[in-house]
Amino acid sequence: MKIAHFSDLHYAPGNLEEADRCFGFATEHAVLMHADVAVISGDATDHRLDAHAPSLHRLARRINGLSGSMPVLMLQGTFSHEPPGTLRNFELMSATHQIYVAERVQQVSLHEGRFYASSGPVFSEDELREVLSIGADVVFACLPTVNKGQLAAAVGAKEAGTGLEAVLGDYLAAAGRINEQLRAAGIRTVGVSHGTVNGCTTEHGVTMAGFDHEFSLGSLFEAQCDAFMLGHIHKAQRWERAGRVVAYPGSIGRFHYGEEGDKGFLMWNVEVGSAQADLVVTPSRQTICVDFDGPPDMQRLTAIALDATDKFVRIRWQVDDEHKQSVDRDAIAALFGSAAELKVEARILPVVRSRAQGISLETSMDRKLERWCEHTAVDPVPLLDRLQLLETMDAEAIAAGVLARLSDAVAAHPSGTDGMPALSSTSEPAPVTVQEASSDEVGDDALPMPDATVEIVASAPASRLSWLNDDLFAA
Ligand SMILES: [Mn+2]
Repeated sequence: MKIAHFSDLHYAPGNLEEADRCFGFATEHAVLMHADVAVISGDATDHRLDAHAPSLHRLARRINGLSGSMPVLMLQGTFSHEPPGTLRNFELMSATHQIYVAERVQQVSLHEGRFYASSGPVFSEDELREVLSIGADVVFACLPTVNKGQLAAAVGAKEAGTGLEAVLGDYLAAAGRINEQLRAAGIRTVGVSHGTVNGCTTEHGVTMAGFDHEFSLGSLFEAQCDAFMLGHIHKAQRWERAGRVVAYPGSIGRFHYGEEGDKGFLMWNVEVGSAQADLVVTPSRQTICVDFDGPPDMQRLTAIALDATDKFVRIRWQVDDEHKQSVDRDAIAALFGSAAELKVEARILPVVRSRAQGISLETSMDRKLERWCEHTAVDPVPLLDRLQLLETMDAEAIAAGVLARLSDAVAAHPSGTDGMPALSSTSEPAPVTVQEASSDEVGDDALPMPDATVEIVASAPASRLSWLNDDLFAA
């Protein structure tokens, strides 16, 4: 059985040309390749669309056209992309074949072109008996985007604190037990979902590894589906285990700069116990992204421009404030005159960064402080300790702590200099002068530092000479 699997169409006014060129190509090819069924695994739209929006109309025409040739199953995607209720309208747009919208957790069988859904998350014993006696071409286990509470209630999770992955894992295992019976009866089983597989790669080449992802590969395979059709991640990728395949087709088109790899849809061939998926590449737009650490290199841009005709080009650079006039934007625009689009993103670095480079790029106060220490050759460890004190304790508590240590020190060294080791045995830092940059050179994001001149007091015990490594007030 051939199943055409499309995902993440993201129809919206801003994406219309890209989405419709690619989805148009994809649906036409699915028909030409004689697909038996179409699956759209979420995010058909990019955001809430007005009823009169041309993008909604174009999508409706494509879905309607598809249903002239094959039954269509549409799955609810991310709520912000596809507000709940959006897809229900598409059920009414069918031509010859049925369009089925899966917006709750359920199993759905397809028999002679008609869909039959379970009343609960999986077929009950009675329902399963009916499916087995009537027969089915394929049974889909549908896991649309759901809110965690609803899902937990739907699948009867006992503990409220159960993680999403565990709840979904329980459901997939339950579906797996039914899928085994279906397979034994010679019925194909297919999972359809919209979510993140732990360990998958995004379209920007980032590996998604963590604890807040919906699926582990193991739990997906535990659903015992011949094929598992996924949406949400915009990069095409697949995993195989003993003939069964889990795969994302990725988004139908290239909706952002920097997205890696081909775009397309998957043409599946699903049989009982095995599946195969081929990516059919859509004519997505070609992008070129060039990033310069400093000012743009015109020679390199000239070479890149030779191959940029009809492509979407983004050029980023950063330049110090006083040199920003040296970049000839008009010359760059002229180089890329034949590109489909030229987007330039210049980052002007305020002068202050040449004195304390990178401080404003740091996002946390302690990283800013560390960066300042790098520039001024100061040991950051004791300063970070004190910063943490300032952030976590109030002034009185800090003062009380200092006083307590001070009295301990007096108790331990009543005469002040008893047991003083030889000076040569300690590393003696030079006095450090810290000066604030004049205010006109300091941006809002630079770290203001107080004036402070610190000198080693001759009477201090040598073991406490290093004010950077020990308590400044204990001497
Ligand atoms: Mn998406």
